Amino acid sequence: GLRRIDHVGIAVADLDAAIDFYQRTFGMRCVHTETNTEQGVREAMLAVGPTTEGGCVQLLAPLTPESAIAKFLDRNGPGVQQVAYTVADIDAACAALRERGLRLLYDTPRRGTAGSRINFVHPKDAHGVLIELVEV
Ligand code: V0V
Repeated sequence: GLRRIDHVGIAVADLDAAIDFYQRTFGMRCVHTETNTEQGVREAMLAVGPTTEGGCVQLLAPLTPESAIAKFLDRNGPGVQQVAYTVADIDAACAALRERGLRLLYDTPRRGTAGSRINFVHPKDAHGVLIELVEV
């Protein structure tokens, strides 16, 4: 089952400007930055509260014009691209969702932020929201 909201992912064109905005405006703290070439992103995690227990905002900037984030920005402009939930066992969680007829984007989990294992539910199977599962 799901444990908590891990992060809300927001597509942005300029990562540094977006980090600066969240830090100055809301006092969020940038706890991690990373480049994930497989996912085609440069990303930053900002803790909403004093610790990451309160969930994070994940800022996502495209690495290449063909990446998922570049395509999202072209289509929608900047904005919420995904909601990610923490799970204890991603293999079990994906199996349970497939059992319920949902399409998972990957046959087996891929590498997410900080070595986590991730998979996604297709947005067309989840009321228009790209749902990420994260096993930490
Ligand atoms: C596309 N659609 C979305 C959407 N992206 N709806 C809601 N939220 C989104 N983010 C809609 C789109 O408007 C179409 O609707 C429909 O889905 C199918 O679009 P498509 O053209 O077939 O598919 P694409 O090429 O737009 O790709 C969509 C998917 C792609 C979700 C398949 O973005 C993907 O593979 N995402 C997973 C990987 C990812 O997002 N990586 C970046 C974050 P209509 O027009 O048919 O109605 S990396 C990350 O989160 C990390 C590292 C981490 O957290 O650890």
